[in-house]
Amino acid sequence: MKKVITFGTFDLFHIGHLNILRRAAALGNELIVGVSTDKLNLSKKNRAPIYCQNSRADIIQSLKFVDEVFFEESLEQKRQYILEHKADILVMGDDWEGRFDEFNDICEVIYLKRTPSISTTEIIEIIKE
Ligand code: C2G
Repeated sequence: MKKVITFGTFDLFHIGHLNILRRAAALGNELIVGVSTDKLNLSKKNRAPIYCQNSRADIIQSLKFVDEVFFEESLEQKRQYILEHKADILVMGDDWEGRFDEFNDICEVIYLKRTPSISTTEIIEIIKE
């Protein structure tokens, strides 16, 4: 029984988000997703997400390969989240390559290739133009 955990904002949910969650789920038996809160997002990216945290969490929870969703309130609590959820594998996109290697002592850390040519930021830019 392998538990996989991943984190993200998942704002303006798109195919890149779907791909990484599906691939993360395929690495284990259970997928747990930490959705960053609006407050964390504001501090991390200097802008509020387009979709509020409840909507973002709702969308993620409704995916058939997602077993559990919780709110990620702080980047500093990642170790605690991994331990609390007894995760065996931490999955992140390769834009985070190397950034979570410190958790190798409590779980396996896997970075998956990002889906090319799509991002929330780009979608916002295209809509703005
Ligand atoms: N992603 C991807 N391909 C894309 C876009 C995103 O594989 N084209 C992945 C990212 O690498 C990340 C996940 O989708 O693993 C969520 O992306 P974001 O919503 O941008 O998440 P982020 O703001 O990076 O939050 O604690 C870490 C943060 O909460 C991660």
